[in-house]
Amino acid sequence: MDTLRKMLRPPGNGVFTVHTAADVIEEVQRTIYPSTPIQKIPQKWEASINKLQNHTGPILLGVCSDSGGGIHRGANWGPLFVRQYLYKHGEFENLLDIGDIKVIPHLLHDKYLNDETISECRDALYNNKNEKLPVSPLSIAEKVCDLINELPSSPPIFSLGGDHSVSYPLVKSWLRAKKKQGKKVAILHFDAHTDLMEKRQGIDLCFATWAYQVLEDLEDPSLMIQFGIRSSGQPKNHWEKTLGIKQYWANEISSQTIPQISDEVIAHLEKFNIDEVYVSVDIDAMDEEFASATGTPEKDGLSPEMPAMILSPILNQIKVTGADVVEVAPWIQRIDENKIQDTVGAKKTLLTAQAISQFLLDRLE
Ligand SMILES: [Mn+2]
Repeated sequence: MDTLRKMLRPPGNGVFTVHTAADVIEEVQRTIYPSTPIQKIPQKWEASINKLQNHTGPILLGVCSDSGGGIHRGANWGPLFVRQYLYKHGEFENLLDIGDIKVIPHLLHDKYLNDETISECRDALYNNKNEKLPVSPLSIAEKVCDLINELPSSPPIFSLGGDHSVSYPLVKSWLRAKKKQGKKVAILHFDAHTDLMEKRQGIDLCFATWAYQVLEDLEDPSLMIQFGIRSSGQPKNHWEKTLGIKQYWANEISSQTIPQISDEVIAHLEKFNIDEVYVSVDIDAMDEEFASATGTPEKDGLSPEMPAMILSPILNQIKVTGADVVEVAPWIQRIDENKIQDTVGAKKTLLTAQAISQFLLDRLE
């Protein structure tokens, strides 16, 4: 637990800042730790990490990193603001919010760093140049998830991103844990984009490549099932033929076709005797009308209810044991409704993110 604590900060403190959004951070922390004096909150949070040992309900983890994005940034604020909406509108009986991973916003993954940089960053994060812990957001996220997934209770992790690159460590760790447990697994991925590039400008770990980079760990590539795709350089049959994955593009998804789509997915998962699924939701799967505060808003997308409509019948048959909601970029300087207009549609986007997050948290087991 001490190792975990070293890599984490209290919920809402994932973006390294002194004044920015201090009021929202305080609001979120006061909700999580009611009747705790504000200066006692760090200790309260530290103590709460010990509960992980015996916790079986979902774990909430924030990954405030957007250095794997590439168009509009700002998803580093997703974990704080989605939490604000979640705790304001939702009820969570058995949720353990373990906080946010430590993020140095200029870094992505340790494999891109030289030894000197790693030791400087170890000094900054852990006050020890020789600390044998990772320093980049994706590397820390993977280590944190590994430590949780290795617990005997193996509680389900629900993560808030961050740009979509953060799903790479989250899913990699989940896949590794499930392999050890002998579980057969699949990934259900909601997104406007396929995220199936092998590399983007020479970088193999980023928002556009994470889905490709986890394919090798699946028993069959068709166990990556994507929903809501509509912005791709290649047509659907290119992805299905070259990579063998399964896709439902946004124009195939409507309230009429959803029951059939869910049935098809269930039949496919049953054919492979799948025990558990991971659900990754890029908020841009939803139409830009409902999710404009994101890195790459796209029109002609899903309505906010559709992911839950598709997932409900599937999750009645097959357990969901890991999930994330990513790419919520609420551009906080514009979100204070009393002072500045919400020109990016942050409020609507946050309501969309809150609804799907709540749905997934209710289903995780
Ligand atoms: Mn994505």
